[in-house]
Amino acid sequence: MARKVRRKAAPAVPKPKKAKKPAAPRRRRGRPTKLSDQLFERAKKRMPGGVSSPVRSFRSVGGTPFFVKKAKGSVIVDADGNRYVDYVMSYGPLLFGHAPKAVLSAVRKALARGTSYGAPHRGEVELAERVCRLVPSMEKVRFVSSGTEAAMSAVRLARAATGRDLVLKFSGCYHGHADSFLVAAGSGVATLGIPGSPGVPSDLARATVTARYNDLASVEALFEAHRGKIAVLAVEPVAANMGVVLPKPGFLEGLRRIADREGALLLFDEVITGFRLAAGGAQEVYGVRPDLTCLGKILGGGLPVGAYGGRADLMAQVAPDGPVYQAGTLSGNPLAVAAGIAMLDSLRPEVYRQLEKTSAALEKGMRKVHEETGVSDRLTLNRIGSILTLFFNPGPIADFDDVKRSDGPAFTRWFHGLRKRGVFIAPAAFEAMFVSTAHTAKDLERTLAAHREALREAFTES
Ligand code: KE4
Repeated sequence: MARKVRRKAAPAVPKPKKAKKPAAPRRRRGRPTKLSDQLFERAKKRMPGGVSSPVRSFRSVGGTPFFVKKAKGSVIVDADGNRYVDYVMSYGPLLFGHAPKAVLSAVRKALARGTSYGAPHRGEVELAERVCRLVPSMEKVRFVSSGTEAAMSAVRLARAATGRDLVLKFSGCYHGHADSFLVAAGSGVATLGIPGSPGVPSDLARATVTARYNDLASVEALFEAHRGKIAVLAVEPVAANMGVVLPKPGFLEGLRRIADREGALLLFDEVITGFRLAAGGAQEVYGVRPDLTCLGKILGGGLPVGAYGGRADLMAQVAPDGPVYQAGTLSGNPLAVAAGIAMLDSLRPEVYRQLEKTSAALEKGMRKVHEETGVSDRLTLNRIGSILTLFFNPGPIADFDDVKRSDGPAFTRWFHGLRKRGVFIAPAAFEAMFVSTAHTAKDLERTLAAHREALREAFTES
């Protein structure tokens, strides 16, 4: 039988490769923001100011905000493909830069197990144990979904625990947008120059008394005037919502002493400083132990987590253990908690060494530019750890009145000068720059080159 002749398959004729489209030019910076502008027009039709949070609106610096397409590490990319070295870092949560691997993988794993349960789950216990280990003054903790919720719940607890009504805060400090705190507040309230606190009942506004940051005499005067009535002294241990303003030596210790003497509680708002200045926050750095602490931002790694906590005897009054009611559908959300655990588990000592090294190099480089440009005497640069603020103000800067004497128009010109050169800082003078472990030497080089030019423009009156 004739053997079948096996035909060898003809060699596959390679299909002509489709001519590759030339890669779109990597738009880097300073290009027209057409897509962002279109998105902003649409956004303004349906959202007040076209934003989900006022400080993002560029309202105080003019121009229109870019809309973000994606972000990774130290870089944020806008809808038109412009790339920026980012020092906003979502206003603080992103200690390891955008989309760090550990957080992404933890959230991916959690996602496969569902998005929200309305029932307790292991992650909350794991995160609570970590928070209480890292912040020893927090013997017990309750998770919420934002820094605002944390601060307002801590104040409610303080009022209940002391049977007193008044809250003492400091002008220029910001503790979120709960009614009691919208009095002489920093951050977006100051940025937009919103007088007083419209929408807050005057009786409630009167229940907030305001002292001057770094001024213990102003605190003593308020206790003199309201003896036996102040429930809590609420303070950012390092102010970062009027720009970064450091506590003078003895200030925090003085607040502790006054609170003890007067039977008031001391609340540290560590939403920004918590896990940033040290694993144990500002209270670890300054060695002052508050009665209550509120946390946020880094605790959720960019997902919505806030927390308040402190002495066990105080937290025992929080429902359902006690009568102080506070609740939240998404409190302890499994995705956000998974991100938080990944963040806190990454807080090794070398992280803070790296943050200090990068931030100190940035500060040193900026000061060198100021010297070489001959404007050092017109600027004040405040830094602690990985947060810093450049004030267009000869300084020194110790409180909000000092800050308010800064040159707003010069800041605005500086902001835009940086932005068009690919460096993004908060579009508001009363904020901080945030450094992350993702910021590289190359980022600093680019930042300082942009800073030199932007500074020249800042001091050139238009
Ligand atoms: P949130 O409710 O925004 O999560 O946290 C309020 C809050 C509380 N305490 C401190 C010390 C804070 O800094 C904040 C929020 N910080 C601002 C930026 N400075 C958030 C940015 C914004 O409002 O969009």
